[in-house]
Amino acid sequence: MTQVLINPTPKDYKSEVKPTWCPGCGDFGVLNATYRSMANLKLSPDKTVVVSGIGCSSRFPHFIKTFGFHSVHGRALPVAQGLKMSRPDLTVVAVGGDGDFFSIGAGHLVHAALRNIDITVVVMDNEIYGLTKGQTSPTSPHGHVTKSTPYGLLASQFNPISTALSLNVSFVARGYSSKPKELATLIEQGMLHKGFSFIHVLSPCPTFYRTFDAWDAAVTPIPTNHDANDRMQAMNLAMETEKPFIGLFYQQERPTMDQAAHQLVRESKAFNVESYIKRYA
Ligand SMILES: Cc1ncc(C[n+]2csc(CCOP(=O)(O)OP(=O)(O)O)c2C)c(N)n1
Ligand code: SF4
Repeated sequence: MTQVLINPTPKDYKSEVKPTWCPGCGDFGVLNATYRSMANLKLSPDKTVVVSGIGCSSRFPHFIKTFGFHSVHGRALPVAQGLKMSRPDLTVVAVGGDGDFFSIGAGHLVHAALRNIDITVVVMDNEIYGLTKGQTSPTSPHGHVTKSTPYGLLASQFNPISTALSLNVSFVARGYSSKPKELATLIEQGMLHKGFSFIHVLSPCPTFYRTFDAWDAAVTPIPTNHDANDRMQAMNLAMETEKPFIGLFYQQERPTMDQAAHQLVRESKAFNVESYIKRYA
């Protein structure tokens, strides 16, 4: 039987496992925002699944009192999509880091975008690999010096929002972990959106890279006159990387693969071979 929470508060979604992140890690803000969005939507813990890969950010499911799946590095999306295809009644959220989604798991992101399966993805981007102690990731800036790139990173920086827009992801947003209220609204909108929702979150790793100060000074709310139906307008905002915009870039309602596949199954079950033969023989 479905567990119904009457007027839940964010606390109701806290598990008994205490987060093991370093003090000051950005991921705390993302976790608080997620509790808040789940409470606002009154989600049933037993009808909600949080799936992750591997990384500091991927410890997330342990700290939430819903079903969870701490999977393999880069593989949160295959697990989450498979789950939603077989259990369309569940709210499925995939979470992890920039390494997980844009490095080892990048191929899955492309196909998930094209399928438009109704799941919500929350990427905690600290622009490095946190768990393995600070190596560069695809979102590290060009020239970034780490133990593994002592002469500076030679590759250029990946742009998650413009990539998602070019793949025509049907919901594209960016939040900031030190603005959990605004972030909670974006996660809520993403969970309500019917289709693949991509929420890029700036979430600093003060232990190995950025502190909040750098992003506090830079993040800029998306202008109120932005038309979220206009993909080209969204693309222009995405190209601004010095002062990253936060808010909803783009949203488009279109059929999802989970709905289409279940419709196909219903139609094929109703398909009558004899009447087809009579009609066309
Ligand atoms: C198949 C595989 N390759 C490499 C690793 C080592 N590894 C663990 S976490 C990680 C990257 C973590 O970075 P990110 O996904 O950005 O998460 P963060 O720790 O920064 O939150 C890597 C390379 C692994 N666990 N499995
Ligand atoms: S190493 Fe960085 S990302 Fe990992 S828990 Fe510590 S602050 Fe957070």
